[in-house]
Amino acid sequence: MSKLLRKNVIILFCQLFVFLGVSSLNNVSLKFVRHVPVYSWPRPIAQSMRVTSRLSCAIQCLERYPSSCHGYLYNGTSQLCTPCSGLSPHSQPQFSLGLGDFYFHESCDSYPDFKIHTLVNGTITVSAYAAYFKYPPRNYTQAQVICQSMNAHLFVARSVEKFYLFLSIGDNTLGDWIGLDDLANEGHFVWIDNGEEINPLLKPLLFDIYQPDNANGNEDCVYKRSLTDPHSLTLNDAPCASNISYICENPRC
Ligand SMILES: [Ca+2]
Ligand SMILES: [Ca+2]
Repeated sequence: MSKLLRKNVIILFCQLFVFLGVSSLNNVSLKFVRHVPVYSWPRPIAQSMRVTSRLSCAIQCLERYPSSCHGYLYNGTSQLCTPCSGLSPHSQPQFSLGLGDFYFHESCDSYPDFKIHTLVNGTITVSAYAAYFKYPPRNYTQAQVICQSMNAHLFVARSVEKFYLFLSIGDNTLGDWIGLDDLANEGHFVWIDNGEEINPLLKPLLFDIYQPDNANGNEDCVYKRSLTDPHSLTLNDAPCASNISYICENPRC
């Protein structure tokens, strides 16, 4: 092979190598683009409607569009509710903040649950989370043991908003244990996940007006009353040995 021919062959190989290299880079780039979800942004799936509350917005969204409701926008001032679809867990809404706060609905380990994402200065933050499971009635201790077996704990509600979210996802036909008790120190109710005493400002907002009363000196565990109770949907302390249904919360979903 002549010198000139050998040189041309080397140049040809170099060009082929560069070509293949660029091609594979393009492929990587294309693959990356393909992995971006097609619908990464919330899309309104219906006209905004006027509702009475944020919770009714959630219910309307889920009941009217059970397969496509992935979240909703709710404006507390105008009470306008906008059902949305096409979300991913990393979605950032592109539309105006004027439409309201954005709430994202998702499932976790096949159990119904909610995350609340609130828009603050254009950023979605998670302000509350609740997964729930209902089982045949159990006493307070048994209920907590079953929750722990699912890497969960009895439901805790450190805010009024989370408590009402809890009411909105349960059927409320039964009383349900939540993770709050004064077993260790009479009169001092602590949350079951971290032993922190309930905020004294929150306590009267969640408990019924005459509760907790430690009736007969034997009420150390707290449950949410059922809809049929005259003082429904408020908290009450009761004997821990009572067998009632209960709510578990998985904070890691
Ligand atoms: Ca007590
Ligand atoms: Ca009581």
